[in-house]
Amino acid sequence: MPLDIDTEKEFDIEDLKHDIERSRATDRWEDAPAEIKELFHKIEWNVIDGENQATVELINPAIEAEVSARTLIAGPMSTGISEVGRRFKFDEYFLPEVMMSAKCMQAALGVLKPLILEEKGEEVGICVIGTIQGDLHDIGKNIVAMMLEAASFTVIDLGVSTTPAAFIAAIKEHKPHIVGFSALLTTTMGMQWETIKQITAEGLREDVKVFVGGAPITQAWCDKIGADAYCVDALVAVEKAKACVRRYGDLKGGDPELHAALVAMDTADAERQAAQKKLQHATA
Ligand code: B1M
Repeated sequence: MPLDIDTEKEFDIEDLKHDIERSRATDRWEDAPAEIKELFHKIEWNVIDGENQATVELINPAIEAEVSARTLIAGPMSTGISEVGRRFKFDEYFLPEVMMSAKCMQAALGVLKPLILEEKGEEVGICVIGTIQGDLHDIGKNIVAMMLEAASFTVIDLGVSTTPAAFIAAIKEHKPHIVGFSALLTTTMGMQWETIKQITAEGLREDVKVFVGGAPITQAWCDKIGADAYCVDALVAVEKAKACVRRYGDLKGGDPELHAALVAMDTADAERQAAQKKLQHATA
């Protein structure tokens, strides 16, 4: 029976900094058994410290303790790399440190990938995904691709710095239901817009549902550039991708009805979470 640990708890990056500086520990994952919480803190810290080997060595004990690969990714690996981003932003870390932490994430994902892919079943749809031209960040994109594969999508991963022409060629060749653009830089997010414009000019816009994601991307940006769905994380991407082939399979890419339906999924999710929180308060 896998351990059920809440990784959804929102964290404020300033709180994370405070917790980490005070004790290298946090009050997150308080529903986890003490030894798992300890393991999570070690994973988080090894990502922050860029300890590649040590991070990898902590993954298997967590799996053996029935922690799911998804929980590890959404939990200590994510909080660790977020703290790295904060340090970089405030000039506490420079590029070499960020690269070492990125290597930890990639090495850990390498161990987790086969476990996640074990869940793959009969194909439900096809998805082309890539990091947009000019952008080399691929950790988030790789997680999304992995989760989509686990949810039984065939994923064609175009890698990093993908040109609009490469997306267009892949759409023509693979006829995907969904095409996903990842962008992590404010300087490259504009290429998401440019890529949609070129897909539209090729007469392919109605054939594909366009998903956008990445740290600087918001629902407002998705609306502005005429993408179909904004995905805050990999799990949302999977849910929206499934909805696009099943519930909204008849709607075409770029249809305002599809866009509204996918936005409504986030609203429903936010309402569900608020109701859950209220219930927890009431029963505490
Ligand atoms: Co860079 N970097 N980086 N970096 N880096 C950021 C993005 C930054 C915010 C750091 C900071 O200042 N705090 C900053 C951007 C600032 C800005 O744009 N205003 C930044 C910068 C400036 C840079 C360079 C320009 C630095 C330099 O050279 N001076 C340079 C750019 C290189 C380039 O791309 N041309 C650079 C380089 C690098 C490294 C190579 C060192 C490394 C990347 C390694 C790699 O990816 N292979 C790196 C890293 C690791 C980061 C941070 C620290 C972490 C990014 C990450 O992996 N997050 C990042 C700080 C941050 O984001 N807070 C930062 C974890 C990942 C799981 O989250 O990618 O958001 P994320 O993905 C999520 C969701 O966003 C969503 O689902 C994912 C999983 O849940 N999602 C999608 C993402 N894509 C999706 C696509 C979809 C759906 C959902 O379609 C279906």
